Amino acid sequence: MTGRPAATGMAAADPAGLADRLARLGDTTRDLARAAFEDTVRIGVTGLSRAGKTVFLTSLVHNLIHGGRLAALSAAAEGRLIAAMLRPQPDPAMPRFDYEAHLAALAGDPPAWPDSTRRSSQLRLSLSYRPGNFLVRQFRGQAVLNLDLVDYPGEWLFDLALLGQSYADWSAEVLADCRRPPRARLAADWVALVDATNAGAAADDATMRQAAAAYTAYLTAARDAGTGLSRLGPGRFVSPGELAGSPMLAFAPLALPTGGRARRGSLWAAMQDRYDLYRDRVVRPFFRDHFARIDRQIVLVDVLTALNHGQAAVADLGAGLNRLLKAFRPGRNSLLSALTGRRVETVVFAATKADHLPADQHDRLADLLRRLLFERINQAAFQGAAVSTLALAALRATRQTRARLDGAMVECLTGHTLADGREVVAWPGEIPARPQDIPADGGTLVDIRAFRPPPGAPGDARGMAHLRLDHALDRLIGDRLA
Ligand SMILES: Nc1nc2c(ncn2[C@@H]2O[C@H](COP(=O)(O)OP(=O)(O)OP(=O)(O)O)[C@@H](O)[C@H]2O)c(=O)[nH]1
Ligand SMILES: [Mg+2]
Repeated sequence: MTGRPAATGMAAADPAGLADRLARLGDTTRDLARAAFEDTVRIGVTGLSRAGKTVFLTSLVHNLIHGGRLAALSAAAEGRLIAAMLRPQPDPAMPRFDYEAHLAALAGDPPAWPDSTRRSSQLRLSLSYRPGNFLVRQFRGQAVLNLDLVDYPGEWLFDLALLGQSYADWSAEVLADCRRPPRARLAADWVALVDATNAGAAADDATMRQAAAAYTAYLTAARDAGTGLSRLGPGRFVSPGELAGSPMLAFAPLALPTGGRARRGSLWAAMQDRYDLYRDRVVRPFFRDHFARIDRQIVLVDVLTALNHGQAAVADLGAGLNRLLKAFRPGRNSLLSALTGRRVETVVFAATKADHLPADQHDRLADLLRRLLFERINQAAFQGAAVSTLALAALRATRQTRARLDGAMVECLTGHTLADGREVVAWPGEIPARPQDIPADGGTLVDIRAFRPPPGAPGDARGMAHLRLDHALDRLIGDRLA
């Protein structure tokens, strides 16, 4: 491990490294200008809230820029990756992924995980490389691959279902869900408000805002309780992004007025108008203008946190993932194919934070994710897209060590506690091989919020320590650097 970084970031702690980097930057600029061939691939990084999107993207960029830990990315292993450089993004209207701020958090004293983001952002990283094929190399010489990296909340994908649902259908479905466990407890206040509201009464703004606030409070509580992740929507209510506070989000499900019809000017009619507006102005444009332009996707899944909450939480995560998967199978989905007419080429599903387990359990973690994803859907249903699963840690916060437990030597993890930075040795327990073997109350694994980011990661001249980030990269872009 390297020494403690200065609060201002990696450069101050490592002036020699900075000179190196500046020299490389000069080379990079010349390399990019010299390249005869330039290509672009748009990569979506998604996952439910707290899945690890921000840390993944930060480490991916850092590792591509530094290049010392990418053995599984063939272009890097073969010495053909010349340099990587951040460049202005092509969509100025989209927020930029704040790489520098996330690095600064990791470089802090003490190092801290980046803040939750909950909106979409983008970054362009340009790679200059030598094509692997001899003939192509003669023809093209050096080439450039632009990676347009887009981080967006996985919850937004749930909204695909809304395109095929009327306000009445949606309201009925949500209310039915919220009247039974496990949601009934969390949704009690909101359901009581719905029961006390006459949807046939004249619409007024205050009542609409109050209904929306109560519904959002239920969604937020359900998200933070780590339960019911599968049907928490609309997506912008959970992760509002640039729509935070917008009147576009001032609607909520209602109970259909008696008689099943609502007159013009009623609360029901006004809510229905807002719902339609949300579908037309938010959901449809997201799928048509953003989602449809993504070539390759990585979907990050925090299987370990669900495991810690027990069997019901894992089942719920599975249901949520299966709902999310619908967006990646356009052939099976007329709503989506009508909007996009094309499909994503590659989807990598990654179980994140694998540094909470010793190496001999990583395959089991990936296998558990595979079962959650493909138990109900056959992998072949992805029709032509290359779909795969793996377990990774974008930023390794632990080291593996052997320690004695009850007289036997077992594989353990060493890391710094999040609370006070003490170095501890933890036995993480064993994850079950099959979903049905997960204990109802979970709780057998190491607390996955337990560790601080490792000290000095942003100053690591090889790139931040990770587990199998390079394998994920190879699946996402390996062929484009061939
Ligand atoms: N040990 C370890 N913890 C990780 C890793 N990646 C993420 N985490 C933990 O998971 C938390 C969430 O990671 P983020 O990258 O912020 O997740 P996100 O998906 O961007 O979250 P939102 O922006 O809230 O949707 C972090 O604050 C860390 O505590 C990893 O590779 N190793
Ligand atoms: Mg984030």
